[in-house]
Amino acid sequence: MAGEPQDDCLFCRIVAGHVPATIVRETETTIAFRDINPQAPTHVLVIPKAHYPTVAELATADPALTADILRETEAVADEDKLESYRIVFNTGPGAGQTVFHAHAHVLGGRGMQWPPG
Ligand code: IU
Repeated sequence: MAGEPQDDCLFCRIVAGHVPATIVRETETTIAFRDINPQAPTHVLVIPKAHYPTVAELATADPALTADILRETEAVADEDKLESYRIVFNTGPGAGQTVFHAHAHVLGGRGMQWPPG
């Protein structure tokens, strides 16, 4: 069923506490943890505890949970005292999505280029 934990999903396993992660924030509906392969001084992933493969599916199924994710990206930026930061939702393999559990990358602490690679 939509939103249910998936045994073969790495981020569901982090939510369940079966895979270690450096958690920086947790709410009733979300967790935020440091990316294991950081691409910037701050690189935190904000994920819903519920399983949706992409942000598009999450937004369609649960707009309130999508708003929770965005609110938490701001909280992460505040905690790391970021004046400027980038929020990225890679969506689909061609865009670089490798983990199919919706997640926002919060990147900051260095200058950013546009367009991204
Ligand atoms: P992507 O947008 O699906 O490519 O992002 C997945 C991210 O998950 C990527 O930046 C990985 O470094 C990160 N990650 C992680 O933080 N912890 C893990 O155990 C694994 C991947 I595997």
